Amino acid sequence: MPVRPIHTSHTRGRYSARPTNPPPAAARTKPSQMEEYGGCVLPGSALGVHCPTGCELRNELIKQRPMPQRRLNSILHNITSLKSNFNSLTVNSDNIVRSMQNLRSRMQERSGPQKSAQDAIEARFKELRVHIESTVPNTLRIMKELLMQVRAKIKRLDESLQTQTEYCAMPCVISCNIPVVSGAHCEDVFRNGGYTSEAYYIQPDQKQKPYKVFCDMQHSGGGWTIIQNRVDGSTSFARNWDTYKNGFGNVAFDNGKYICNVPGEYWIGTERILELSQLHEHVLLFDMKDWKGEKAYAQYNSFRIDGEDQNYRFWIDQYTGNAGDALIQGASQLQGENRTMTIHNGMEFSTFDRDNDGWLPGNPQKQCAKEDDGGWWYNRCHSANPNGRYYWGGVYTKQQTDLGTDDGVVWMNWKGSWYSLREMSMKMRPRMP
Ligand SMILES: [Ca+2]
Repeated sequence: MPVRPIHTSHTRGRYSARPTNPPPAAARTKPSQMEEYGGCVLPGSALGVHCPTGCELRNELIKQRPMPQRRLNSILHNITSLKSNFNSLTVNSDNIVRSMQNLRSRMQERSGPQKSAQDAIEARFKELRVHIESTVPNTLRIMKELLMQVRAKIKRLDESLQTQTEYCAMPCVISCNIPVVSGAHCEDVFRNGGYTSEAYYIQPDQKQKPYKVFCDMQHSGGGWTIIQNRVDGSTSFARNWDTYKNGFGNVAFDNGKYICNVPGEYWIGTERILELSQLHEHVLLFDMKDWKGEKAYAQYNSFRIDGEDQNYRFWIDQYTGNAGDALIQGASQLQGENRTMTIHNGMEFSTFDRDNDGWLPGNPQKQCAKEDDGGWWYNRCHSANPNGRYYWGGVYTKQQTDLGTDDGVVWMNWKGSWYSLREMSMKMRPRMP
């Protein structure tokens, strides 16, 4: 609140110097109305100011009388405000005190459960420590014993593996008795008294040494000379020209009783096939089995091959069977040129090192024998691939192959390109009336 000033000497003025002669009458101004102080009119300002008169004092008192009342009112107002503030502060402080009391009581309430929880945790920790100290050493001891047993097993396996490795490094020896009965071929053996299917010695050329071959003496009257056999994938058929020419693989295995009646996987030799086919007119039989045990066959009642100078060109005719005439008609799934490109009749033999196929012969980038992983009378390339790669289980995929091509043991007209047969066998027998 602004303080109203009391009269000061400034407002009241001082004695001024006595005025000089009054100005001429013409120059006089009209006397001004003097300020009135409570009805006390002074004669003029030029005469100075007298000490306050009683009137002036009265007037001053009259002027100042309301001031203390206003100040008092102001002070009273201030006091009221202060009192209000004080009351607010009192209320606030009471609230704070109550809050403090609440907090204290809540802390007291909580301290109890905290302590009990801490006690429970400590008790549980002690139990766990006792449990661990009692069980872990026992578990460790058991694990150590197991580890020692496993190490012992690994050692025995290592020794066994070493023995097997040394055994497998030795040449394969068939420890069974080959029947004495023999002949130029299996039909000859049959006629000479060999009626069981097993390994025999045959001698197509009296000037050459006899050699072992597996004879099928059951299928449609027997007498079949097995010139190719696939049964378990134990032999790789990705071989070069000379190996195919002379033959490879295992003809038969011992059945445990010194009888070689368990057929192995082998190729009798392209030169030997030529020699047999030159003895008589021959029948060629493809016997096959899928992975469910179902069987199918394709039989060609005319079969021969040309000599090595013709790259053992392949000739067949007169199909019968239920596997489909893949070799003369081509793949039944294909049409037009795509189909004729899969015909094998009249094709030359090819291996990965001798490209005689129907797919740009001589171009090392276009070799069916490489793509289809075997030696065969490839065209461009095949409807049947009996010497392809052996896939366990039948169905195989592009991702499983080396070059993304259908290189399995395939007979397309029966199972398509992406099914590799469980068993495949090629058998020759002289054609009989
Ligand atoms: Ca080629």
